[in-house]
Amino acid sequence: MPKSTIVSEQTHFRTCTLCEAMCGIEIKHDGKKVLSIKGDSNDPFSEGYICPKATALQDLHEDPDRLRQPVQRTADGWKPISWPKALDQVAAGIESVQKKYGQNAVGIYLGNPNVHNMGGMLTVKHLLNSVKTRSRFSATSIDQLPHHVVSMHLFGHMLRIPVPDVNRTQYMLIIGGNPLASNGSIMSAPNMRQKLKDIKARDGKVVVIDPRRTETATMASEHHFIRPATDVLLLLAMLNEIYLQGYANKVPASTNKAAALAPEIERIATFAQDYSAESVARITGIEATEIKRLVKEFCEAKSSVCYGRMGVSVQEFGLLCQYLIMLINIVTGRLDQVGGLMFPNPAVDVVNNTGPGYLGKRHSRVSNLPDFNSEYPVAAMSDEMLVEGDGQLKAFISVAGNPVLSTPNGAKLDKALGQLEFMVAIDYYVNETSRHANIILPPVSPLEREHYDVTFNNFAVHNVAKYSPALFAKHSNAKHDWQIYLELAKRLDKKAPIKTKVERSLISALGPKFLLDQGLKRGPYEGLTLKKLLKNPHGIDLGVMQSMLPQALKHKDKRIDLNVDFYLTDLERVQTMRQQYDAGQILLIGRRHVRSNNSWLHNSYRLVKGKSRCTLMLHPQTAAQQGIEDGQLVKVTSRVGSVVLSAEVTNELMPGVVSIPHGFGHSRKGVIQRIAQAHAGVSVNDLTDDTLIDQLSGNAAVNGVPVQLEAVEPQSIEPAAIEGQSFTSLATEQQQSGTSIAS
Ligand SMILES: Nc1nc2c(c(=O)[nH]1)N[C@H]1C(S)=C(S)[C@@H](COP(=O)(O)OP(=O)(O)OC[C@H]3O[C@@H](n4cnc5c(=O)[nH]c(N)nc54)[C@H](O)[C@@H]3O)O[C@H]1N2
Ligand SMILES: Nc1nc2c(c(=O)[nH]1)N[C@H]1C(S)=C(S)[C@@H](COP(=O)(O)OP(=O)(O)OC[C@H]3O[C@@H](n4cnc5c(=O)[nH]c(N)nc54)[C@H](O)[C@@H]3O)O[C@H]1N2
Ligand code: SF4
Ligand SMILES: [Mo]
Repeated sequence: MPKSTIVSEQTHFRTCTLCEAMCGIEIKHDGKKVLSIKGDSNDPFSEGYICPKATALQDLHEDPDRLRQPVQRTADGWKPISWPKALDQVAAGIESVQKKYGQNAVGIYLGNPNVHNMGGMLTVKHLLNSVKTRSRFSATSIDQLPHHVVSMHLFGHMLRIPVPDVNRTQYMLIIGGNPLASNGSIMSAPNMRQKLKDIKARDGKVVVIDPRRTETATMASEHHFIRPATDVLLLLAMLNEIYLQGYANKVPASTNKAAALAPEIERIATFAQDYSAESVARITGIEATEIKRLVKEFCEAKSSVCYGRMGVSVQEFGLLCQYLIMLINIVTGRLDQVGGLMFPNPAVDVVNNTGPGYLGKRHSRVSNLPDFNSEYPVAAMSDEMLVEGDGQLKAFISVAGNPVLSTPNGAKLDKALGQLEFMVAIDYYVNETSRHANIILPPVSPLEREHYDVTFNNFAVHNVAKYSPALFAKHSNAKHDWQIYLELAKRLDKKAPIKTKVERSLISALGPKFLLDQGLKRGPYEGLTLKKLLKNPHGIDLGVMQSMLPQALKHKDKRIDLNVDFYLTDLERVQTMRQQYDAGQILLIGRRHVRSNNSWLHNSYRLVKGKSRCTLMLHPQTAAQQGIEDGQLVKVTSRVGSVVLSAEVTNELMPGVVSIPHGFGHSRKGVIQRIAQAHAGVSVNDLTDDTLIDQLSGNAAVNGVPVQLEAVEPQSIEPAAIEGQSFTSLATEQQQSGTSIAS
């Protein structure tokens, strides 16, 4: 073998950071390049399972379009600039806007990948505190916000969220979740296909309620279509039925610990009394006899759990839906029980390290939406930029996010970002959002950083702990997200208290792993230290979930506070919806695909190849009614905008419902992601409406959006504009300045 081809193959074990499942991966490499990525069969949590996205970690690492150095937008396109210059200019840009218009004129948005980033999670408070703005937003309010509010109210802390004990349950009712595509959410559970198969194999049942016969529904024991955003009626009827059929009373206080801990439990008996199964059948599309049977089977199963995710959270009754799901689990004695909904016990106890959360202390200036834990809803963001007046946003910091594609009425936000006086993005790419930035600060790739999942162990269906060192040393000229935060904090917050300054210097010197070690030492597992984790590169099994009541409760009186009055008020909205319901309206929902990840993995060829996934799915009956044929272009119009895309006629969808995946729409001018641009698709969030929200929580409602359809002829469409020019110049400059280390 010629000398040049001999490589010293090494093996590295780590946790995949792309989604919530925390799979263990085994990476073969030669010290410089990744040779292969596969599942780590010795990882106690994932036992060798990975999904097709794991290999995208290599693509992301090597992607020539990924920025390796700060860039500045100039009249001649993007130009690389040095870190000190970039950081100084960003600090100056923020300070100048704050001086002119006040502290709150700078908005900050935290996107989803921040929660998958150990250094980012442990240090982002320094960035937030140094910018000193109340104008904060995050992807939470188009996602899991209702889970936080319910847990804050009932258990006393927004992060004390119980998860389905999928490994031991005999009956799993999944409402608005598609774990076979998403790999699970607020339920870290690698290999859900196997876990659901196992439930069926032990004579249990998996039931899915979804307007689409999803991958999960297809393998479930039973699937029921439901009209989008009517789940609240189904859940009320189910709760009512539990009492009518006598199941709530059958659970004595001695075995229903959760109910016994809830002083208001008696009030739940009448909470849903106006919602008989018969009265909700027509609107939901689920027959009364089926609702009654579902309740009976749920209650009679040896163990059972009701779980709801994006489909029920991100719709007009998101918070009430999650509350009802929790009530159903509580009154049937499924909370804190084996095979039910249980509290994980993570090695780094985030609950004891953070505040409990609050809802509605303040309201957004323009749309008067409640804040949650010092963040305003994303649905309020563009108005805060566009509507003039005291407190108007004039500058914006986008951290690991792409709100132009990921938040409702993205086109409006797109326009709003274009009018700002200053913007900075901390991101890998010139994407649909960061293209508006004056400066983009790119962090290192996921393979160049260490990881311990401080977020998702909190939602894991089995207790584990695992630390992964960085695989590759970062380029000397590169920075971690946490370093970027601290550098900005140093510049923006020169008068910080000594204690803060000392903490920042310690992190700078020792890295965030010193905070991790402290967290582990303060955590519930004696003797579990970073040193111990380092000796166990596959991770450590900390055992199955255990009963955690009442100690899991963070209310001082150690009680579950059902906050009945707060939720009762929302029933008025439900009544109005029920009275005014238009069963003929076509409703839009979203969808996820196992080879996609929100808006940002479309630049990996192996993930996007094959036929386009950004299609309008609709039922043959709906298609026929609208004169639409399979493959034909369709103009979809909502209150806020229109998009044109191909129809995919399939009986997977409920009649009267259409589905478009989110995260596409890469043809916007100035984006620099060549593969994504070649698979551009359209953005469903150009249809979703920033005024369609769950008014109780402020969460966005991207599922159940009213739309009209119209078949169009291909020639009536203008070709999408793709700007290749600025990409070429930037790529060339990255190469010339030696920053494109992957090339
Ligand atoms: N219609 C509709 N809209 C939705 C949803 C839906 O189901 N339907 N889902 C919603 C949900 S659940 C979510 S979570 C949001 C996601 O929304 P966002 O978080 O706003 O968007 P992402 O697409 O995840 O974009 C993440 C960005 O972070 C960058 N990035 C990745 N890793 C890192 C990192 O380690 N550091 C930094 N600095 N940057 C990084 C990527 O390059 C990318 O540009 O979308 C929401 N939007
Ligand atoms: N492959 C992949 N994995 C991902 C992501 C990704 O983009 N791609 N994103 C990650 C993120 S950020 C998140 S938050 C999770 C989300 O994880 P999940 O919630 O499991 O993901 P979704 O596929 O959005 O599932 C929502 C389901 O709700 C259904 N639905 C829509 N409207 C309604 C409704 O009104 N009622 C009911 N009952 N159902 C409805 C949809 O058809 C869909 O099947 O996935 C994570 N994992
Ligand atoms: S399921 Fe999630 S964590 Fe597991 S390999 Fe796929 S993307 Fe990574
Ligand atoms: Mo999410």
